[in-house]
This record gives sequence, C-alpha cells and structure tokens, in this order.
Amino acid sequence: MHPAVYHKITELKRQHKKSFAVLVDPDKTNLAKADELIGLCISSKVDFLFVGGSLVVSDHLEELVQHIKKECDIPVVLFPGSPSQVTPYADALLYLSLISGRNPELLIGQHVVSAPLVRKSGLEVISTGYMVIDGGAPTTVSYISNANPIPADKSEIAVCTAMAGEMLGLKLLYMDAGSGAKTPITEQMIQAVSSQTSIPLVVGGGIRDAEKAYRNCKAGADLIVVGNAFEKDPQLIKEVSNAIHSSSGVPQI
Ligand code: 1GP
Repeated sequence: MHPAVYHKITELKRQHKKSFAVLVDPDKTNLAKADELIGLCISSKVDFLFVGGSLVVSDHLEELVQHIKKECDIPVVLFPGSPSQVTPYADALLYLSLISGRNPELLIGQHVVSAPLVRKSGLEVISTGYMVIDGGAPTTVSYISNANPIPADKSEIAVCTAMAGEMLGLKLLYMDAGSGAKTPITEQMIQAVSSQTSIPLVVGGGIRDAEKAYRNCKAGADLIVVGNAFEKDPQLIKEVSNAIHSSSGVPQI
C-alpha cells in the first residue's frame, strides 16, 4: 500500500510547511457533533484528523471513523490507546511505542498481540516513538500507561530518547503532555529535540491557543495536535490553523 499519510507528513516537512491535526475523542463526539467539527476542519484547512485516546469507553469509534470518511477528504489517522481502537476504515495508524516509559507492554507487548490484526487491517502503519512529557498534573495517558513521564525540565532526557527512537528506525516522534495537560511542552524542549533529530516531530497536549501553537512550530514542531481546547470552543480551530500554517517557512529559534 502506498504510504500516503506518511508521505504527506514528510513532504510538508521537506517544504518547511507546518501541519495541523485535530484530535477527535470518540467518547466526547457523537455524529452530530462530528458534523460540526468536520465542517470547521474543512473550512479551516486542517491537515489531519486523529481519532482515539488513552481510554475510550464508548463503542462507536468504528462508526465515527466511517462517518468522518464519508463526510470529508481529510486523512483520518488512528491514535490508539489500545489495540481495540484499530479499525480498517481509517487511512493510517500511529503504531505507538511508548519509548519514554519502561512498561514493556506499551513498548512492544501489545504490538506483538495485535500484529496480525494490524497487518490484516490493511492500514498504513506509521511506527511512532511516543514520548509522554510531564504536563504538571497526572493525565489519563500518564495514569493508564503506568510509566513515568519525562520531567518537563529534562530536555536532555527527551533528546536522548528521541535520538534512540530515530536510530531504532521509528518514522515519527510524538511528544505529548497528555490530553488536557495543565502545562504544555516547553519550546525549549521542542527545540532541543527537533535540532537533534530529523524525522517529523509531532507535538500535543495542553495547547489552548494559537500563540502557543505558533511558538511550538517556530521551535521545530512539524505537526501540532489539539483536541481538548476545541471541545470548549470549536471556533478556535480556524485561529489555531491559521497560526500553524502562517508559521511555515519561518526560521526556527
Ligand atoms: C493528546 O496530544 C493530544 O494526546 C492533544 O492534547 O487534548 O490537550 O489538545 P489536548
């Protein structure tokens, strides 16, 4: 299968263009709400829709993905908290290995168990070094993962982790402070990691405004993910999208 999503991510990076993903949490998004969100994402030129979460308790993820695919052309990327969130109707799957933690289940164990299912799904698989960074308070991901996040002020640990992930052959790095994080990842840490790695860098968790999204891009993030903030104010999508896209080509700090 042609790796269309990863190709789009790397091509944008090659052109020094920043991209934007809206995270859709199936637990908080019914089909009517999804329609409103999809409309805003189309008009705001959102690049990707990520679907999933550390803990999804509703059972309509597959239906939601099918609905999104029917309503728009924005690539749908699964961002699964567990193998139960794998559905063949999406375009791609972030095959997350929690490289910041020391929980073998999330480093490789669940991958072994789900490998046949993932292969059979026909999804484009994007191997991703997932790094959870302390966001100032426990988040669902920090609790569920049963692994210590990287301390927010220890950029050197983040850099070494990211470098190891890249040298192990992972295709993408995702630094996440966790959904709804009190404190998003610092620009200093983003800059440190992006300057020492060359694969695309995804940054998310606790980003609430366009200014922070813009500064993260300037610091070296290639793809910004925002979810929680839009649940309160969906109209913010346009502002954040404009900020991210306007930062394209701006020299990094
Ligand atoms: C969480 O990175 C994502 O895994 C997005 O976080 O919901 O806080 O925007 P928010």
